[in-house]
Amino acid sequence: FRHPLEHIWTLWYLENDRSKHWKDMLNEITQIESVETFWSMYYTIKTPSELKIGCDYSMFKRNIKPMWEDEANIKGGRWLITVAKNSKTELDRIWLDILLMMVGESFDYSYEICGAVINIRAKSNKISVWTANSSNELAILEIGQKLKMLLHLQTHNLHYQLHSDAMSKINSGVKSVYTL
Ligand code: M7G
Repeated sequence: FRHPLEHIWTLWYLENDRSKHWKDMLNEITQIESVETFWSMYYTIKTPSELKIGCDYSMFKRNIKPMWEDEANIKGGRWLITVAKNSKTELDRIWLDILLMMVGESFDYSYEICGAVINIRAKSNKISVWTANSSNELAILEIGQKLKMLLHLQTHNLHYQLHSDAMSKINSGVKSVYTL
């Protein structure tokens, strides 16, 4: 007995390997098309806080690759949430809540959502929600405000960054187009 989701999603896993190009470190893990496959995926894999430094998970709508160059992402950007290293339960909670908000189509502008990424890094962990069109200000702000409110992120700053800026960054940081 299956409860289908509005969209089919793909889970991706990236494991850092210095001998490989970035794109070759990305692995497609599974397709998620129902509530049941979502939870069986969730309880099968490690939680983000159990992953090694340098790893990522991504969950994107089917047919969108978790990379700037995909035609669905190329004109878009991301809401970036930085999560301190000392809060493993908060990291896992925010990630799960974002996945549930995506599969549950919780945004007014759900069609702008491409997917979400979590980066486990030495300095601080990062969770981001990728949207399709960086000129759709209404959608970006609605999505950002909903993330901030529903995820209880009052003490975090959310920054919206363009993928085009991330692609062309030299060494300096990527600027924020919006901050909430
Ligand atoms: P990151 O893993 O997003 O963040 O990017 P980090 O700096 O905290 O580790 C690390 C590097 O991975 C980038 O500088 C790029 O070389 C590569 N990379 C990351 N992403 C998301 C992409 C992408 O979408 N396309 C390409 N070509 N490279 C990427």
